[in-house]
Amino acid sequence: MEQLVNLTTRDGVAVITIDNPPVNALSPGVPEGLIAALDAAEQDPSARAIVVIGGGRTFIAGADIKELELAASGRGSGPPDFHRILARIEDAGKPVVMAIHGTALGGGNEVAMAGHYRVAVPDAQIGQPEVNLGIIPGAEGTQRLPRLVGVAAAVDLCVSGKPIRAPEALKLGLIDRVIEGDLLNGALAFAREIADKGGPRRKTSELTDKLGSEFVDASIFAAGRDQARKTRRNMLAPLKVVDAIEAAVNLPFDEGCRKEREIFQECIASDQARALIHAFFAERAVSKIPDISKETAVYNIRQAAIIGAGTMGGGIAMACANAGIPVLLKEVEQAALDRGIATIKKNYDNSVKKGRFSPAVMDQRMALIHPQLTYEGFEQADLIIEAAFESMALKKSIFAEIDKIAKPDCVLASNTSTLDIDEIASVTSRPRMVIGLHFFSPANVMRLVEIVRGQATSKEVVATALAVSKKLGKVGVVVGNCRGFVGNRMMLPYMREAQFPVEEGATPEQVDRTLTNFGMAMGIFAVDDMAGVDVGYRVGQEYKHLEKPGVRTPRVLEKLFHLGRHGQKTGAGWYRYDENRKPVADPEVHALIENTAQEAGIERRQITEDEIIQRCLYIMINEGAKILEEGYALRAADIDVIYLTGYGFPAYRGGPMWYADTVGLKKVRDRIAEFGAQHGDFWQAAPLLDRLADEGETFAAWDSKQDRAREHAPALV
Ligand code: 3H9
Repeated sequence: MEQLVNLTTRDGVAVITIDNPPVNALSPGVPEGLIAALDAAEQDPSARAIVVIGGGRTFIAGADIKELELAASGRGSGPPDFHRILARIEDAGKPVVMAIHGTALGGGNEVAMAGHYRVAVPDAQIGQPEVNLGIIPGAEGTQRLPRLVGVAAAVDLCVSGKPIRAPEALKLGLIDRVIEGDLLNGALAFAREIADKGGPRRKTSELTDKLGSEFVDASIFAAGRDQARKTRRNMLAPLKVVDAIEAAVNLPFDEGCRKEREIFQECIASDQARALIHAFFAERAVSKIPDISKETAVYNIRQAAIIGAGTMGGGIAMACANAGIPVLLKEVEQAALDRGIATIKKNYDNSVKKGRFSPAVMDQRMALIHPQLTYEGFEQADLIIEAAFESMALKKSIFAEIDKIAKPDCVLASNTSTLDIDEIASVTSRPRMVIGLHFFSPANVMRLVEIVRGQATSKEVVATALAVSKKLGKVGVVVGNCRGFVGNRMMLPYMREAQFPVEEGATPEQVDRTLTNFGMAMGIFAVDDMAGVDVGYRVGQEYKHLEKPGVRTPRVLEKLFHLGRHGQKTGAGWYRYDENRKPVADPEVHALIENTAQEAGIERRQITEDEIIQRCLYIMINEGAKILEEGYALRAADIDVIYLTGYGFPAYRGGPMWYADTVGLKKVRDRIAEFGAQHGDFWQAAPLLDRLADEGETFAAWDSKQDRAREHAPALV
């Protein structure tokens, strides 16, 4: 306990330091240590005030999410009774000043608000991100926050889950002073000022002046619920958190706290909380690669260079510039280069217009991107990313060329989305330096990078790719070198299967609506139109040789392709598009589908939403199981992260593999067998799925077993 929370005295002020690395979560022992230290500080006659500060890189990043995970799955007793702890802080007989650096998130901010005063360094981040975990603040945050910042700001902070920086927190009244320079010294000086002034302690729970009234705040709650429905579609916690804040206005503090606890319990017991907590840990597990440790050397990336200033190259250049990495951007023709730079500028302009950053920041970022037609300066680059057209011949010629120019320790990356990274590496004299960095469009926005590890790719290069992804604010997931890697390999059967219910009786709109109601960011036909029907058609052609005789092939996409309906870019595909690119159902497509079905002798019928979801998702999950067994992904959770961060899969369902676990693998496998009987061979349960279903197991349990086995016998992907 002493190790987690330490007490010292500095010139008449007691200093309580929380020391629970890495993020000072409120794990067992921390709350108890905090209370013991408060008791001791109060009894110390030499201390006139108390400062609470975080050791290491942060204040308190929240309740221990591992404890929440246990509570969510019905194991463990859950987080401690915070009411007693927070009341103890608030009732302290000496002024308590919370000194914040790094982050005060969730339970961290709730502890801070129980103090009498709060000070923070300028870049400290403060917030209530609980909705990201499918829960609401459960340590009286919904009751104290509106008392400090007002109801509207509290609703916004809790529904969005987004943290704010100290200067904004000061404006809102969440903190009392921004400390420039040394935090502890500033907090000590502040504490002495307060002690000198004397007077009663300021208890947040007793403040009421910013609460308004049920009547006055009604429109704020209505707007908060609208915001929740719009920005957090289908999610429980963002709506529930508004109910809890409403209780702060309508009920006395203690009753409001009881209401908050009830709602917290409801949320933590939900499937959504379990899925979102899984997603939290999955996202952090992806960087744990068996043969790569913290000691693995990482190349320092000070200068990047990109080949190709198209949509992908331009987006990657922006991602580098946003992270402060200077980048050379090469094209073959001036016109293409100008187009690429104009797009980058337009994107940055839009961000400035939306107030995301200032024109000065935009200028700094533009200045980091150096457009050029030659390889000049590439010899200095630490990382070269090829983002040229998806053609093996072209990529090979580029890699052969950069092999001659790049310095020996330069990482050579390809942004290929499907091609064999080993074949690309084979034309260089240093395959160990070659890796795939598959960004997703728009690359300056999308968080996923598939890191494709080739046969020869060195550990140091993989570790560098993970570090670069993190530096760019992205999630790097290491995958093996198979066709389409993980994401696109699973996408293909999904895109293909979705077309059959349409031939059999559904419309593209019905399929898309079902998928978006399920929570997908976009319906599959809308995705098809955005990516290009021509692209879908060509990819389908490439995979044709994999299909066995007698296996059904989709027919409508090919017809759309030959009609020149290539999607958004031609104004028509599965949908028709108006000038704002809004998709509209098209009777011509309906007629085309019906004629196609008639020609093929398919009797059209009513298709249920359940069938649509099962056919679209189970085929994808089945492919995921094959990928796992073949070793192209390390964990089912890695696949989930890929789909959550790159393919718009709803986070509150945890990703496709987690979703399969929640349905039950036996049910998924048995339904696949039924589809096999109805629709033929393409539907055949993957051996891993079959085995786990027989054993009554889950992918999550399989992950844990694999992780444990790898600890004893590390292996390459
Ligand atoms: C809450 O407080 C509920 C309350 O209302 C009370 C209810 C009764 N617990 O992200 P990183 C681990 S809900 C346990 O890579 P960064 C993380 O797993 C909570 N572990 O670092 C990782 O472990 P490992 C509200 C935690 O610098 C390591 O720390 N709070 C927790 O990129 C490093 O994490 C939040 O939602 C935790 N609370 O980012 C904040 N936090 O090394 C959640 C982190 O073994 N945390 N870990 O993989 C974050 O957003 C980021 O971790 C943070 C640091 C921004 C703090």
